[in-house]
Amino acid sequence: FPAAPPAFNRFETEALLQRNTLGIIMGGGAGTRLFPLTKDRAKPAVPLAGKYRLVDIPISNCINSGVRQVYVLTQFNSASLNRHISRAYKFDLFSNGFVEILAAQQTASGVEWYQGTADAVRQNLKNFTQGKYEYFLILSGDQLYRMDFRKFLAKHIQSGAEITIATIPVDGKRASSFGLMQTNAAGRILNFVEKPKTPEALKPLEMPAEILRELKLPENEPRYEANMGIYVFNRQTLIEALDNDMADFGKHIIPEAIKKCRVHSYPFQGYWEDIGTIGSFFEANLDLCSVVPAFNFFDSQAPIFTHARFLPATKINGGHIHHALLSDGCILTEATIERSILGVRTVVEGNSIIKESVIMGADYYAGATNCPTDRPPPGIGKGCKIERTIVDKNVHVGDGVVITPRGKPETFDGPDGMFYIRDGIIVIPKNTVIPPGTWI
Ligand code: ADQ
Ligand code: ADP
Repeated sequence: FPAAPPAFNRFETEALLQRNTLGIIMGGGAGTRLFPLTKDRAKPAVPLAGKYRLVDIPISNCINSGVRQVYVLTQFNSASLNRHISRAYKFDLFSNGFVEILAAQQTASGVEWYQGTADAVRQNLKNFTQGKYEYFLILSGDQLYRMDFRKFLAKHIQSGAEITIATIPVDGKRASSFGLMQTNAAGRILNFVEKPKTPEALKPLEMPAEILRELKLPENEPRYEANMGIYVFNRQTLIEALDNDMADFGKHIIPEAIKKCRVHSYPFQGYWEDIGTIGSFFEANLDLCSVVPAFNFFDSQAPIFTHARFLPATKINGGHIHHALLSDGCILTEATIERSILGVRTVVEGNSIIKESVIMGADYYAGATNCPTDRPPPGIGKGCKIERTIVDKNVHVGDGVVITPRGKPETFDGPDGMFYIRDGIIVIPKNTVIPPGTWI
């Protein structure tokens, strides 16, 4: 293997990053894990924390790290994703920055939709290699975390690796849902197993005690070094790694690559959560209502960007509010809101109770010129009770409606698509009208 190149100083690394790195965000495959939130929109456009979209997290991490050229790969380009990206990420005239969507259905060779993550990158490789990028930063689109990719890239360059994978320690309960690896003292990955299921397969992958000590982790239970789905590839290494028909990075490309090239791990310490299922998405949102949430949106050094809307301040006409996030442009009248998130333009009429729920808000108010006339205006009516529910955008909940998952199965499809239960959480799809007095 070639010797590691000399270490770069911080300024050289930053300059390299800005000029030579392309960000590629994996915006979702055929997966239906976030259904029904992805029923009418591409996954990157799923609203998060009241006023953001999932894709704002990886894009903001890129921008805050100086990576200004970013593609978002998605199965289809929904109107809300297009609107969001084009409004939120406008780089000025003299910058070479861009955020562009590449949808499977639009690519020239895209007769078939992307088969897997590697396949999605392969189908767009010509696009990516047209620029003189030396590094390709491949990111998952459904994770909540803040990472300085400058440090990640600096480590990649200093170690002389051809591929570097960001990793995080996980416990035995979660280990089987990740790609797990073993590394040597220099951080080189010697072995990689995608989602090992059996105790026999897990056992040899336990992190050694000295590493746990170094990371200040308890040594009394096994930990595993897990793939975060965040990779940096050298240009030629990516081209060669994709010169075949392998479908997935985790299943195929990475296990193959460790046999042929220098693949290193970059241990990350900090909050990182996969939010690609209804259960994990819901919990990560609700955690933001804690007094001190695990993920900090109140960080002016590395802000999370989104599209700036010209909405009025939220108006509260009485009520009780505990541990809630209220986005811009809401109107609440004598409402009780506990451990919940209210998205932009949420209207809650008199005496309704909302607990442990995510209300995504609306795209318009009653009376707006573009408000559809075939259904009541969006919002929560009078005297409603809603708990452990995700109410998607533009949903009209009539007066006296009760929605709770209590006494119901973990997974269920309601009549006429009015609601779905996933991971024990009720989800009301976008644009649904729930007649007054309905009990769900
Ligand atoms: P998974 O998350 O199960 O495991 P995958 O389904 O390949 O892997 O998804 C990775 C990311 O790519 C997700 O953000 C997904 O939405 C997106 N994606 C999937 N198919 C896509 C496609 N065809 N086009 C565009 N985007 C697509 C992976 C690794 C594990 C690792 C976990 C960490 O394989 O080793 O531990 O991520 O979350
Ligand atoms: P957000 O404010 O959550 O980012 P969008 O970007 O999806 O929302 O939508 C914002 C604007 O798009 C609204 O102000 C409205 O003008 C328009 N809009 C979105 N969806 C609809 C719709 N279904 N019908 C009419 N107008 C819409």
